[in-house]
Amino acid sequence: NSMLSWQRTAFHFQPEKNWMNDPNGPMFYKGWYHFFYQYNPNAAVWGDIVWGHAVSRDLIHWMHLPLAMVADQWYDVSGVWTGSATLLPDGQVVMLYTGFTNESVQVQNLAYPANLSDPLLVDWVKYSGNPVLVPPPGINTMDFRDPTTAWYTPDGKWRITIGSKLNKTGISLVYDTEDFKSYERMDGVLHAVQGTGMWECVDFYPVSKNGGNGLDTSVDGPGVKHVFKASLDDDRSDYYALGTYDHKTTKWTPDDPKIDVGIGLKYDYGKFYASKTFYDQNKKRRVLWSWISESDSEAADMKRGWASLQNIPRTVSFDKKTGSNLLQWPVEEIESLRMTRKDFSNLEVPAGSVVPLNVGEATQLDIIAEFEIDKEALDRTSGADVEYSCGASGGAAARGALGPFGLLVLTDDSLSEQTPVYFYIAKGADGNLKTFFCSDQSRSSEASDVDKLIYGSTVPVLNGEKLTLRILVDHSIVESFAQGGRTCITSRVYPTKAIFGGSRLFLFNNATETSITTSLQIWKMNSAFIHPFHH
Ligand code: DQQ
Repeated sequence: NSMLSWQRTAFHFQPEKNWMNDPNGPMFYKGWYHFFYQYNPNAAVWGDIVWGHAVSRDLIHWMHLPLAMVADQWYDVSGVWTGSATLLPDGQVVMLYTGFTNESVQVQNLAYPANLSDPLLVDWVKYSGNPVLVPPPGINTMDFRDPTTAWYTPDGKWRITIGSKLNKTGISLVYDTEDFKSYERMDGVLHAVQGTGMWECVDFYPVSKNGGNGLDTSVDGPGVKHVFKASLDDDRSDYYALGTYDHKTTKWTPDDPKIDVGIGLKYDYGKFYASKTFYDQNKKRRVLWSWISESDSEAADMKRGWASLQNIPRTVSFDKKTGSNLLQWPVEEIESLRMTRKDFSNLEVPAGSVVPLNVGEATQLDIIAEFEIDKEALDRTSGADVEYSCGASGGAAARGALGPFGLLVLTDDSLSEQTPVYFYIAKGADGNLKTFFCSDQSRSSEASDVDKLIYGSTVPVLNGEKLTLRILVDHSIVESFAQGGRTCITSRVYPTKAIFGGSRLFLFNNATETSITTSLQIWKMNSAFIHPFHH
């Protein structure tokens, strides 16, 4: 359907057709990045879930491979659900995944490559003794899924955690194993938070306190913090928190109970769910993948023949400057797609104005921008709009003293369709500033069957820092990063006019009291090769 073909992306991972959801078992093996994903081979809606598989040398260009695992056993016949890979020091590859059984029970299964000397790991074998884990007493048979990558304990065992819930409390169960075939349930839970509901796709990993390289999942010690992430089924968001892990008590404790999992920080304030990290031993970094779902109607998805994307993989590291959040940044390999670059320096954007940025067609872009606001206006303004929130304060059209200002992406010449990505500075009666980073979809499309939400949250800005952002625009997805990746927002956008040659890019400043000065670097982005699989 050519009317809808523009919605296909140029450099985001997606299958040729049909439905995709969670990332599964990502790893680097013998020179190749492997990516598995929840896939419906039969339709562009969720169902009949099996494992798709693709490989890449650089996380950007992909080759699709045959399905890695299909629903062919009693213990996964109702769905080959989400799982994680563990690379063992002796070279073995262990895949643990959830099966939805013929009796609708969630169980954990073991699979491994048929041939470890095949760098593409095309063939997978399911262990004959599956399932290796069934729901323990007291746990609902439908609330036991998504095993993590295993980490090595000082007692010489491997440990995993699996998300669940007890009444309304999200919990994470812990198991130790020596051979991945038999398991011992550890007392208590790794973590629990009241009122957060079912925890899907739990992720658990170390980050270096000095903010440097990523760490292999088993690394622990005084220079390390542990990140705990849960995907909250109830509000479809991925929440993480930083904390401390004690292998003896099998407990993880958040640094700040007020920003615990499910009540504090999200990886991303837009569409971003069921994410999973892996340690990339090739480049010594930790890389984050996530399912980016659609925000149009199921009817439109079916008509188009495909649904869902994955984000551009992001490196994750501890933000040692703030000490209270992670930094997420698109992997450096994405920069290999940069083509022509346009620079704009010290552009003055007066209060209440829109300035075109002459880059021509604006559907495939990598944008880096920094903003400074007028110092005098900052001092003069009384503010008092600390109650501001991206979602509930009228979006990019609502004017305050010190914002909103930023970019209009996927916008047509007449500005009738536009997706503002912007900062808003609120000033308290005490003079303290609070900066928000938002993305407003309310005027992003003339279509009536799309979510028109306004996403966003606060972003930490330290003394003396300029406001900075990066935006990746790719036809129907916009990934935005503020202050080096302290706050991130991914949105799906479905313009009807701001497509192909009709798409433009603008700066805007809707503040009433301040002009802004901005410098930008804007690259046109090439398309990635995402090669189909043919028999
Ligand atoms: N998706 C999988 C489950 C997981 C959910 C099924 C999260 O294993 O809990 O497709 O999106």
